[in-house]
Amino acid sequence: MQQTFLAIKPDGVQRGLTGKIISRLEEKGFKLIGMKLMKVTNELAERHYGEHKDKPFFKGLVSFITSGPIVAMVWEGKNVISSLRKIMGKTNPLDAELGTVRGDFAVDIGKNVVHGSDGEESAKREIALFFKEEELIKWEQDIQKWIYE
Ligand code: DAT
Ligand code: MG
Repeated sequence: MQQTFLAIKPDGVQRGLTGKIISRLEEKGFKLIGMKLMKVTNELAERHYGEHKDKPFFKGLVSFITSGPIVAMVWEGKNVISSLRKIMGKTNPLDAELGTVRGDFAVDIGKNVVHGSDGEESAKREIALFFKEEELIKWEQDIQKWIYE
């Protein structure tokens, strides 16, 4: 089974969207295996968004992600990486379809509510950056036989 890193950004937490977003992923059928409310340090933010360090929006991005608590999570399931990217919607909420998190809850690109890993490599890297091995919980999801064929 694939794993991915998903974070509710400071705007999502401030706006009280945490429960709604988690519900969508639970209802889809994915399994939550790690979760914490945390304040991102500058150092962690710069490592996490390292691929964007030369972009003009990098400074603003780091200052935004460190501006309040986030909810960091690891989700597990079949094709969970691309599935969560679809549930999140396109980066710019204007392009995100209605029915997606960003399409339904966001207006501006710099306040787009959620982060999700964009591939297998970034998922591995981001999970390791935010979670220790022992913080990831191995558990049997009893409803799986009704979700997977
Ligand atoms: P995503 O979060 O969909 O993976 P990304 O990795 O390209 O998108 O960018 C990371 C975040 O940086 C994104 O969620 C919002 C911000 N961002 C991206 N492009 C931007 C831009 N052109 N102007 C301002 N912020 C931007
Ligand atoms: Mg990205």
